[in-house]
Amino acid sequence: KTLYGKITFTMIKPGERNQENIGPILTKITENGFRIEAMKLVKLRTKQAEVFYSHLSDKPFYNDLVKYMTSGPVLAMILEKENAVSDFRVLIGDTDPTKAKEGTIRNLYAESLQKNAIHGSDSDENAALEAGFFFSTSERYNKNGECFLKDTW
Ligand code: DGI
Repeated sequence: KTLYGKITFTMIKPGERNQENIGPILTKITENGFRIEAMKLVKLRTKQAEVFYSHLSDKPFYNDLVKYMTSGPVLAMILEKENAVSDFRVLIGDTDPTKAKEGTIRNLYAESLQKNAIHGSDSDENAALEAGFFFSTSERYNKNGECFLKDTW
């Protein structure tokens, strides 16, 4: 059994504005057919944020991005749905909120390009990596409320 292709990883990014919008953002996510398989509020250490965004380490905004992502807790989640990765990228909208389509999460809740409210994995491979970076199998639950023990993968 594999969940490859059926899960994505997301986090609601730090900041009081995002805290205030956690309810509406979660409503959008569940109304659009995503099932929450794992969830926790966690403050990243600098090293963790650096590793999470290591593919962007040559970008001019990398240091600011790491600082922002460690400035407060993120609400990390694994979401389950058919075509989870691509459907979730549609739901959150463009990285740049000024380009994000009306009604998308970034269009509604982002403060700026950097503080763009929410993360969504960009491939099935990254979804699996990012899910594993934040959660152990014993923190993940299927539809029957059972843990995803290693031998069920
Ligand atoms: O997959 P995305 O989050 O949509 O985009 P990404 O992986 O290319 O970039 C990761 C985050 O870095 C993004 O959500 C916001 C920030 N970022 C991306 N491009 C820029 C940026 N921040 C600044 N300040 N300037 C940028 O050009």
